[in-house]
Amino acid sequence: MRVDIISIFPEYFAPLDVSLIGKARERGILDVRLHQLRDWAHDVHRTVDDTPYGGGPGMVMKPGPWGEAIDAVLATGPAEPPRIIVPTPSGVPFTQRLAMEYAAEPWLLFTPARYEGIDSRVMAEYGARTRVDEVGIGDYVLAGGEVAVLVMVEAVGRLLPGVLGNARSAVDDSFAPGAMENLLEGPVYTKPPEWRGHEVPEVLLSGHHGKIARWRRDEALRRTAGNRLDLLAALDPASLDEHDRRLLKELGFPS
Ligand code: 6GU
Repeated sequence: MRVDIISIFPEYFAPLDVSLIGKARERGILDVRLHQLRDWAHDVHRTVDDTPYGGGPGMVMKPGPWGEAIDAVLATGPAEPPRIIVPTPSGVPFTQRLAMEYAAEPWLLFTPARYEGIDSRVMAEYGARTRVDEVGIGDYVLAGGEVAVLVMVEAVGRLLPGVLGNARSAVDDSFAPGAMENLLEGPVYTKPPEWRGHEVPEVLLSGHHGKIARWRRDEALRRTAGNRLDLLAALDPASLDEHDRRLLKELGFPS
């Protein structure tokens, strides 16, 4: 997969050299190309922002440099343009579903903005030629879209074939489609069996795969009920067995 990122802070993406994503790049699974937006600003100060029409606080990113930068990136690739992802707290929520959708694309272009965002005509211009998604990563405001791009590239990159050592690790993720969809993963343990007086739950040492699976599902339900009432409410009742319903009742959530 090819990933282009246009930003006024390309140095923000140094973490993409490291760990899982760094390894994927070394191995040629992921081709990340960084671009300095100011290379397409032509005044002496290389200005990329201006005051908002209609007034109000903050600055808006000018369409000119973005248009030239995006055109230049598009010209270096195949005729089929990339999917363009514009990070913004006002976008649709980034979810595991969207990460999986992006992982199936051959080419992504991220356009992280600073200030109050990018002049909306840039999204209109490229939206007529390719898919342009305005995407946010949560209900809080960051100083710019760069960290959101790091989040998305990591979530997408680990789904690419050959990136995870164990292909099952992505299948079992919280939020991954499947039997445990919409349940959070429960607690995990490793050796030693006792640490500072805390013991590993007996069942995990039993070797009884059926009991272990049932225990893990109980813990997933407990954690989901404790931390994410929104996910609990969204559970399909048909996905709950008799044991699930009894546990939820014990936890104070009668179906
Ligand atoms: Cl994508 N950008 C910014 N600046 N803040 C955010 C965000 C994005 N997602 C959540 N908060």
